[in-house]
Amino acid sequence: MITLKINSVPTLFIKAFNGQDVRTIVEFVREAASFYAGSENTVLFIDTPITGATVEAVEKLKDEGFRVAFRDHHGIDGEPTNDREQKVVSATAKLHQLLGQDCKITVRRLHPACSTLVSPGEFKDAVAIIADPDPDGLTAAMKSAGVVYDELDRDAAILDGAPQLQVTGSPISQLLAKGVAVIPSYDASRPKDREIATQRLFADWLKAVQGDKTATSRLEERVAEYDRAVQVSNALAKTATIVTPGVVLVDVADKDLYDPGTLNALLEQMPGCKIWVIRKSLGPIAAFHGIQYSLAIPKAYQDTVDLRTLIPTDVKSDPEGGVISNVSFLLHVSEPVWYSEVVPRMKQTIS
Ligand SMILES: [Mn+2]
Repeated sequence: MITLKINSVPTLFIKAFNGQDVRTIVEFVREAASFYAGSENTVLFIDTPITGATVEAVEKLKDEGFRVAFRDHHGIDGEPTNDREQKVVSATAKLHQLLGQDCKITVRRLHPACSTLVSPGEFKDAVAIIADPDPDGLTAAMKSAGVVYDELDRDAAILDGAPQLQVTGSPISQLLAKGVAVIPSYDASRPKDREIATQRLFADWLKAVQGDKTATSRLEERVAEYDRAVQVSNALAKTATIVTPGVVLVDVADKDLYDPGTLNALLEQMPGCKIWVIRKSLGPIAAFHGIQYSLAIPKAYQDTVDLRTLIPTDVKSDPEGGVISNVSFLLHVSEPVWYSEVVPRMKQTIS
């Protein structure tokens, strides 16, 4: 569990996907309420994915007498184009119906960062805050609880934007972005490592923003680690091979810690690259199958290449089955699916 007290407001960082997540949220809020000395009964949800489980948690908290405020920028921009987007639209409607004026759901195009959906300290008397476990969720929660600095909104938009630009914010923002870049990937054999690293990073950054020197120097050590990871990425990019014209692959399985943002940017820039592929030993599919192939499309080709055409149309998105496919520009598959389905289709359609 990733939690912080921000200006004494208990904050839980979580993405709610299942019943256990719902219980975690409800229990966190109950516990916060039992220590709460103020006169409000507000719980803020900010930057949290609009899932069925999120709606369930909101509903339960309303039933227990809390006022729930919801601020988010994950609304669907335009008509839903697939099943996942349709589910977001339904959940959004449900939240509007439950919360009325307290529900503000917008789209990323209008609000690149969730911090722009709150005023400084607007929720400093809240019982609890539930936020997305990423820099956008963290900065938005901090601003809500009244911990702000001059460039926060601008930094938050950069931190939540294109991966290769995330490290280009203000100096304090770079400490967070570079720290995030060296959080270990999810490893099924050490499931808690990623969460613990995130907890420490968020806690240090919150302190650093408020002027704590010791926390700042711990963040600077992570920057040194990031600089080494960038060097590893530069070396890895040189090992790229061509699967078929237009498709570039780098094998990072069991390699040293690298910076994904740097590697992705280098691969995107390779002449004629329409798809780049990372073969890796970590990730949700690798947890079941040992290896996973993660495919992505550079921005310039996102309107012309659709990765969903590289797998059979009836295949279910499920890590255990060896496929994760939600959007047209990202695809993750197991090694058997890569060789039997993806590579043959690529050779026919991409060039
Ligand atoms: Mn966000």
